[in-house]
Amino acid sequence: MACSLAFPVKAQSYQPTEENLKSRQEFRDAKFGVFLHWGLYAMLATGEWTMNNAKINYKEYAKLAGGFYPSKFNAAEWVAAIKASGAKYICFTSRHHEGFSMFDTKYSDYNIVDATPFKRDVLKELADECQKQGIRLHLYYSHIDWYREDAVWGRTGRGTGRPNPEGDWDSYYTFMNNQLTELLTNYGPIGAIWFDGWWDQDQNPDFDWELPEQYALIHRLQPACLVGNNHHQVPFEGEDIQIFERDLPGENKAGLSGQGISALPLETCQTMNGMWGYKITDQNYKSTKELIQYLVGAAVKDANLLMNIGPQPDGELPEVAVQRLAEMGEWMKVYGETIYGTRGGCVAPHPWGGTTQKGNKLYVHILDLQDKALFLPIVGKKVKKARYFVDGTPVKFQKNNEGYTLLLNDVPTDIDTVIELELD
Ligand code: H79
Repeated sequence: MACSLAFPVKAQSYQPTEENLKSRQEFRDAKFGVFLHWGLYAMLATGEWTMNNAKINYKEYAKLAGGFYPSKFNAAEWVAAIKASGAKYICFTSRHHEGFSMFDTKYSDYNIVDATPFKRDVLKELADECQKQGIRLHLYYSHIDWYREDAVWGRTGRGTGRPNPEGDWDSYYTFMNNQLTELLTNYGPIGAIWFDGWWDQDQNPDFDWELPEQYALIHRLQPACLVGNNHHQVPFEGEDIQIFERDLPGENKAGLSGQGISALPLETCQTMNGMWGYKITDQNYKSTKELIQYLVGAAVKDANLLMNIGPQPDGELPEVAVQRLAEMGEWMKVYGETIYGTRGGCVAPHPWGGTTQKGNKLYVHILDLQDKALFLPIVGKKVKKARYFVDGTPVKFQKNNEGYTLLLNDVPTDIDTVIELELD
């Protein structure tokens, strides 16, 4: 009998519900979301990492709250500007590493309602407006907290003057789960919880974030809510989507990726300028062309793009960002059919671009080609018709043993020249 104790009880493996599986497909269909990084750091205007980077004392930092009055905040305008881009969801930072809650929470006074003269639950206003305008809401939630004394120190936030590196894990874990319960109870349907900060304990391999129980709580409260974690690893048990940061799946230019690609729905997040939180000196916005090509680049890799904007301390979105959103929207109005609801196509991504697919339609997205001929290794399927998606002009093509060659009228110069193929 005694030896049976030597066998650990196997944790029950995660079985996503029907609602969850449906939600995953809707997520994949959506293809494009907008990330919003907004917190007290907006006032410092040097990005969301300033508290850590400048080693600001946590009690001094907290005084920012007393001056936070984003007088121009208007959830209806935000949602309208974001919807105009063609984005299908918004991911909002409910609480970033700085530890300030951008929603009304009973579990800490350090929140936008109780600690600021603004006193408005911006998350509630945003959630209501998302409902009204028909766009999904996802919530970013940091596992790191540079403000709370019970948060166990990791490799960041060590210079903020908190007294106890050990923290009090039980207290902090309960706090997080209480907040997650509020977020999933008080704000209507939440499309996803987007965790970040797991990597803060990467030098402490024995650290246990107790994720399975936290994930189960989320799924219990809202079965359709997707769980994602920006841990830069292949997904853990209980997660519903795989997240990439600043790189498309399979690429690692920024140094945060390199993990394998799972069969879960994929999402990659990227900044519109160079920083997540508002940075006043960063006007280095990606061009509309770059943004669209990044979105297409994600779609042909079967991934969503979550494009970030850092709202200003006055509550407005930066004007350039709004302009970019509008221009992306113009493009999506024409080409959305070749993006939404598609999956990565049967011709893998190439340096010239790639393909998306929906039913018997294969959309060839040509982003960079200095040629009028384009070879596509399509075998086992017959191409019946080829035409320019934008105006239906037929495209000539030739077949050989290895596939098909498209014979374009001109060397492509559009942001994305889309050729629609009808497959048998
Ligand atoms: O929420 C956003 C970032 O704050 C967070 N994840 C995204 C979605 C993130 N945490 N860590 N990292 C990203 C990578 C680390 C970047 C850093 Fe830095 C380099 C931290 C300090 C130096 C970037 C540049 C942030 C501040 C300066």
